[in-house]
Amino acid sequence: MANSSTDILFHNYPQSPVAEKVRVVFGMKNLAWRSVEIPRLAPKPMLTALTGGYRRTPVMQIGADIYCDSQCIIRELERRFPSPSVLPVGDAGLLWGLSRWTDGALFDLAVKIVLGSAGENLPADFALDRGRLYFGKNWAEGLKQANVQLPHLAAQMRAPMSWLDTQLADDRPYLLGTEPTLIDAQIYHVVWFIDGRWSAGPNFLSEFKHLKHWQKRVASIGHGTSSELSPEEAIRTARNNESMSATGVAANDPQGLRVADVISITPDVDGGEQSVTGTVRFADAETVTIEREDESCVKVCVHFPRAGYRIEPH
Ligand SMILES: N[C@@H](CCC(=O)N[C@@H](CS)C(=O)NCC(=O)O)C(=O)O
Repeated sequence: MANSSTDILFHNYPQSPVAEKVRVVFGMKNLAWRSVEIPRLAPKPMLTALTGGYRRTPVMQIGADIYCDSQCIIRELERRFPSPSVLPVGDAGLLWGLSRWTDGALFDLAVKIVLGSAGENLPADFALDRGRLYFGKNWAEGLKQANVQLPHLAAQMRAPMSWLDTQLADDRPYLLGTEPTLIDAQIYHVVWFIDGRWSAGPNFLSEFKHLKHWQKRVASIGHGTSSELSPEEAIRTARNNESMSATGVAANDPQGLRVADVISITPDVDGGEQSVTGTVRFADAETVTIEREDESCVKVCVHFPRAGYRIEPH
């Protein structure tokens, strides 16, 4: 019997920096959520049964709606739980723009530093999985270069860290002033990652005194309230609910999408990832939503950002 669960189910694992970004947003909004732990390495059959193939971390589920990518997840959290907002009126557009840098070039740089610094110590299965995901087809050479180029990569990271330290130099509590916003979570997840997973990270960051204070302050926001939920229960939740997604395609769609078109969606990077196929339910400038049904007849709507994703018609 379909009902309309509004519980937040969050598919993640503790070490994931991108999941940490969203966990901090849960904290900023003081939300209660259920944590569904997923494996760190593909395959992740219980997750991809819901997403249709998308394997990255994190994924949020509310009933039979599945939100892929932190961009899409945070947009939906802001829509469903608008107060307190993490997107201050008047700055939201620029914050989203800036998030393309934090999620793109800055996060990629952090990944190169963390994986490159581990060098030969990376377990083979982890190196193969993450190498292909982040360094493309020629990943073994990419990983080697990241190790050789570590001083250069650290210099590239030092510049933005010093900009942020300057931004915080007047002892403001958060990057934009007195209240935490999305940009705090966006920057924090990168700092958290290099601090915790790069052996030289704590020493590297120690020169940025204001940034270190701010890091502690953001950490103290916490993650809201969470309790565990099994993947089986998450799938059951999807089965027992109906999507609450809107239907329709906004005017001027550059790819001419129409409701019920069959399309495939993949992250627009060379990560060797499986695409997700379904029929268009909704699309606008920011989001695309497809309907899909897995072999065991669980019907879901899967939501992706438009920015950073490639859509192919069938
Ligand atoms: N653009 C995605 C990036 C997600 C991403 O790359 N997540 C990393 C973990 S932090 C990942 O998926 N790694 C491989 C995995 O967990 O299987 C987002 O913002 O959610």
